[in-house]
Amino acid sequence: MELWFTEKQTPGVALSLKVARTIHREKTRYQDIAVLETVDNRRVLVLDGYVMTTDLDEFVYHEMITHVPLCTHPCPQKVLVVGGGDGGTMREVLKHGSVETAVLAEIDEGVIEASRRHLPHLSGSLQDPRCRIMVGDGAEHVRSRPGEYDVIICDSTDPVGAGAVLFSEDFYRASHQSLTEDGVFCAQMESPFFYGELIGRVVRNLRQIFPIVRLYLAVVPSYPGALWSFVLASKKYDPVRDARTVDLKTRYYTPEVHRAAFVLPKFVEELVRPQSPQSPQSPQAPGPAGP
Ligand code: AG3
Repeated sequence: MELWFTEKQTPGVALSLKVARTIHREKTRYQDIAVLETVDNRRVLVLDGYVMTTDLDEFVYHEMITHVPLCTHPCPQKVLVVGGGDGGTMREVLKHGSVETAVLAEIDEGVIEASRRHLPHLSGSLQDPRCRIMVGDGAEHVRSRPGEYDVIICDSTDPVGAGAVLFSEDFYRASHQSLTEDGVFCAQMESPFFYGELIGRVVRNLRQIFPIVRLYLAVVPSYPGALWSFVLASKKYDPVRDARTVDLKTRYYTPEVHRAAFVLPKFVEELVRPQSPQSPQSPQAPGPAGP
């Protein structure tokens, strides 16, 4: 008998993976957690029916959400990962020799535990002495830590359930406050094919808060739309002009990919193009009716 896991990505689009076995299944206070093994021996983490990470392409997502902001900052020492309980982003953060402390603020301890047991290639990073785990609300955490972090990475779920607050203007303002005066914020921002409106809104929100806001892209075939976006918001350093070359062991990220990721296809560029300012009243406009 063939067993297939299907994520209904949108009401009309689905992704199916042929499953060899279910390794872990658990319902926590926050979500339904599953770790699956596919017939091609790949592990998959699924939360509430949505694919969070697969062995096929986790390196793309985790390298791109991490190295782009960390190579934009000249010397990231204190880093916060919001969400990311699987440890994949933390693994990439800890590749940077400048990092002294990296805090993981994950709301669901179940994700950390399931990953510790079943996804050691991601969660091994959580054992590192530089890593501190904070089980709790990441949005509250940033509110209580002003001026603390050089880089904040928001490795969230989709903007539904517990993750929705991580796409709010309030959270972005709190993150801005929680950064040092030259800090960099980065967040996963879904696919431009399916979440164009969200991308436009978030970029507009962030532009009210940070002087430098840019969207960048990578290809993550296990996610809806495959073309995935990330937003980087920065107080001082520009992710293209100021990017450093760091010696890193990676499979996707290179300094060239870093720069190229900011080149946006036209339909994506249009999502984030600043609206032209209201044109001043044109001279031809009919004035108030005369006598
Ligand atoms: N966080 C973003 C996953 C979004 C995928 N969405 C979906 N499959 N509908 C991934 C966390 C990995 N550390």
